[in-house]
Amino acid sequence: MNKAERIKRMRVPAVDPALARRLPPGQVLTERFPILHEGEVPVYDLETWTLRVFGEVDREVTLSYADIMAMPQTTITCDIHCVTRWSRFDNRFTGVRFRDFLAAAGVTPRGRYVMLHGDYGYTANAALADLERDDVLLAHSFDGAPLTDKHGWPLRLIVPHLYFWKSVKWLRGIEFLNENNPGFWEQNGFHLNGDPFREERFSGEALPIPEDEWEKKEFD
Ligand SMILES: Nc1nc2c(c(=O)[nH]1)N[C@H]1C(S)=C(S)[C@@H](COP(=O)(O)O)O[C@H]1N2
Ligand SMILES: [Mo]
Repeated sequence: MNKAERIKRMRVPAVDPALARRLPPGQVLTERFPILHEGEVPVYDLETWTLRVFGEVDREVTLSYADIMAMPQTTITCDIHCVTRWSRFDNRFTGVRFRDFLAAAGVTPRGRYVMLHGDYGYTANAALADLERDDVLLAHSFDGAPLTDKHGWPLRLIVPHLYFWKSVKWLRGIEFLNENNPGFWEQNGFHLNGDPFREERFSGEALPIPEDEWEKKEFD
């Protein structure tokens, strides 16, 4: 067989259908783990760190880091999708399922919406139903090791099925509400819900997102 024949017979690796199903529209796959956030990386003392659950609940509670580490632990492998167009497959996070967390903390929410509060002042909103899925975690570890400080140590939320801006790093508060109020990015032109497969990036007109915006950021 000559070269031309061989090339003709070559199977062109068209987009792997499995990959096409996993990669939301307008996203680019990366193997690196970009670091994206507003503001400074907080410094903590785990002895004084707390997570507060408040708002529309039957009782408000404040938990210590030891309380959370004593709760049932889950490891998930998930894909993550940032609105600045990078996606990363097969990320392994360990922590406490949001659902299990509420049960273990002994909190019954009355409100159907949640405002997630991170240090220093970052917020993201979500419907409670979105946080009750199997793969929503309060994560403390990535790939079997504690999160690095820039990726949200000691505790971050992981909501794989929504754009990654909902996955609040340095999580300090979970506030239940009766209405779906917008968080930080949601007040700044981004979608209230943020489903990457429906390309729910913006609340109104498309904002310009340079395709390589995240390429200029830090990685680890
Ligand atoms: N507290 C806090 N959490 C945050 C952010 C932030 O600015 N502050 N940025 C969000 C955005 S836009 C993304 S894409 C992810 C990035 O997480 P990573 O730095 O671990 O990749 O964190 C999300 N969580
Ligand atoms: Mo993002």
